[in-house]
Amino acid sequence: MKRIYLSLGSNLGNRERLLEGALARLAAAGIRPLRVSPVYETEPLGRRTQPWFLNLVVEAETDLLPRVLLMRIRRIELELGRRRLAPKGPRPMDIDLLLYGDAIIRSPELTVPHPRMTERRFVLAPLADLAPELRHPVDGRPIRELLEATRGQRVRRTHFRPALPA
Ligand code: PH2
Ligand code: MG
Ligand code: MG
Repeated sequence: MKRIYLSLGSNLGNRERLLEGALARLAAAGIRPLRVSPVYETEPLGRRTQPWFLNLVVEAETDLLPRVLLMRIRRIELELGRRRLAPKGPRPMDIDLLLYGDAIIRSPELTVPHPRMTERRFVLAPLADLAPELRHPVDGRPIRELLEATRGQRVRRTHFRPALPA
């Protein structure tokens, strides 16, 4: 069993229902959610002229190897209406693999830890709620410290708590 962290984001459609749909599908795909962070409403990074996102981080356990995990995640994104139109454009569901145990993976199709996670408040804020002392496998600093180092991006915690699959 590996302990993994995923970032979920949605800025198109019924964002709350989409987050719940993704959590249920992850559970059904052999990626068992253990804990879900608070949900944040976050200013878009990259392309600024798009709706704000809902973002959360889920801690999960799985027996799937990274490549298989990635394929299942892609399938769930497609099932939830993802179409690859504009890169970094609006999407009903984006699921990114942040951490896979403390593995460091650098292959053409997959980079773990997620290469942009250390600069993204929309990832670090919910991740720090779950695992503030967890150390980034490459950088070595705890998530709490990485969060303190990010500035500028507006994120605010919401009251929405997605239902966890049974
Ligand atoms: N995802 C992106 C680009 N920008 N901004 C926010 N706030 N949240 C995201 O999930 C996000 C983003 C690319 O995947
Ligand atoms: Mg992404
Ligand atoms: Mg993605």
